[in-house]
Amino acid sequence: MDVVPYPPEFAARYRAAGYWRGETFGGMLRDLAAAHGERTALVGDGERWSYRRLDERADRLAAGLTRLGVRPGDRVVVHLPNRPSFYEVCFALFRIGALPVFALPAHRAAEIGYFCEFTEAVAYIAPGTHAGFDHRELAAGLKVPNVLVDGDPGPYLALDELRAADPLPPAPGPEPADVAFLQLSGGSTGVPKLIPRTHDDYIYSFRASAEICGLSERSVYLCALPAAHNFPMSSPGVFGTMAAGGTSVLAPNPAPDVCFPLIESERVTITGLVPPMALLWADAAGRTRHDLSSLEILQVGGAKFTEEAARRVGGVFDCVLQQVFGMAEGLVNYTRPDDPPEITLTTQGRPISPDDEIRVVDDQDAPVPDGEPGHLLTRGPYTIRGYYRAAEHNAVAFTTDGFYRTGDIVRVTPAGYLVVEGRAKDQINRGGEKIAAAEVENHLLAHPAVHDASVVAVPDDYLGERTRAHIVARAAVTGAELRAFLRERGLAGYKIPDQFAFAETLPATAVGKVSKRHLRERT
Ligand code: OOB
Repeated sequence: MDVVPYPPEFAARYRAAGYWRGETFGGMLRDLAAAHGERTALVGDGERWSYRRLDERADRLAAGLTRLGVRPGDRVVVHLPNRPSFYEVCFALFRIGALPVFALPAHRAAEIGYFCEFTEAVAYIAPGTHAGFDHRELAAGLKVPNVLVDGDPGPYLALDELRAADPLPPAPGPEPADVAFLQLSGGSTGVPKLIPRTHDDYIYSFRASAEICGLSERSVYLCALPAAHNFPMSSPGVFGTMAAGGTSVLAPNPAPDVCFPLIESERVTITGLVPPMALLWADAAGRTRHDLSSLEILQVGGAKFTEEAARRVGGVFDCVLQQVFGMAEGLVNYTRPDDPPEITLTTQGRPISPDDEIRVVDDQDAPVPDGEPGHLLTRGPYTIRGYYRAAEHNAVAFTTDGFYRTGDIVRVTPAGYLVVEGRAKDQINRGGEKIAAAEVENHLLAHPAVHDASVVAVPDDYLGERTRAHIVARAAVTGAELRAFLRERGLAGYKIPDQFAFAETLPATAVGKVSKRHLRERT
């Protein structure tokens, strides 16, 4: 089975409670175009698109993709940067009922090749060149029937040619309970896991998020992080802003010198950042001549925002600071805009939904005493019940009663707020970018000079964590050579270890596995 459905009794409950409204993305955009027609939905890449324009463009592209042979249920790897066409492509696929697979801009041939093969994608959609990288060269090595280029197509097909298509007659389209897209997991396993989100569950999560953040037609959201990531997509992100009839401004990257002028010129009211960026913004805000006074909410999430960092950032911006602790698998927690500082500075918020179930347990899955730290397990109206095509992994990543094992260590305050205390999963959180140690280790082990490899996090003042690879070599090799090797294999840049350490042996646990705890203590 590709997808683990919500059990019928839960689905019925979520519908009865009004969380799942029986909406699809395609229908939502149709309604938005009717309600907000000429309002600006998207700004970016030198363009401004109204809701009506986005709706029409999505129809035209859906027609072109259908004529090309893209069918309901087909997977399409979408590898686009922050630009309006990212959403045009999303809604075109949503209307067909084809599933975007959301790759991150930093992904390279290793990741993209895997997504194409694993999902048996019918197409790869990418820019021509972006940020100095030629996606057409990457495409040359892919086993995928169609390569569609948003830009100069080279030897491939230009999206512009598909856009010229006349609209198709209305088709039934997907059901609200159907999977809408596949999102990426931060991962802790050898290959990335894919997260199937339904129209029902995802639309609920961003509508409720928009409400928590008080979004309205006058809201202007700045999408500074990569649009394909769950945080800027839905927490409340661009989709949540759309649901409220607001405007989203797409920044090519989150740097202050790019975003501050946009905040000023577009009168941005809300944005979301990862902790290192928030610190960078706080430094830059002290010396900027740009007017940032329109900002009402600054969200920070994706990695632990320490109290010290939160105080620094909160002291600089004259707006509400909001912590966001979420995961692409589902559960998202927010501090609320009217929470007092002791909550926004020291907790990672509380769940979106009254029906988000939280369990904090010990290593044997027994509940820990109230307020004590333990493993966070969760189940609810927008948390998946299983990864895509991953029956074996699902057996360990979910409890038998359907709780997702987040891999995070948390405690719950008496007021029901979560505080992230650490992590049990074998993952590195490099300033919000997630790296599965096993994935990088596998690539390192493919080098002939590497006998053994173990990748761990080392603390870092700026990023929170960086990566160090501990290597046992069987022939002479340097860190620089291994770095070049990983790049040649097409691994995303953020996964390439920051440091290499060479040793005769790796420390072992009692059962003979590599002891990462001991490795982390090595300097
Ligand atoms: C977000 O989603 P993912 O899927 O990239 O990563 C999820 C993991 C969490 O399990 C946790 O380990 C970590 O990222 N995390 C945080 C955090 N927010 C995420 N750890 C500590 N404090 C936080 N505030 O990162 C994501 C998805 C939606 C909204 C926001 C973030």
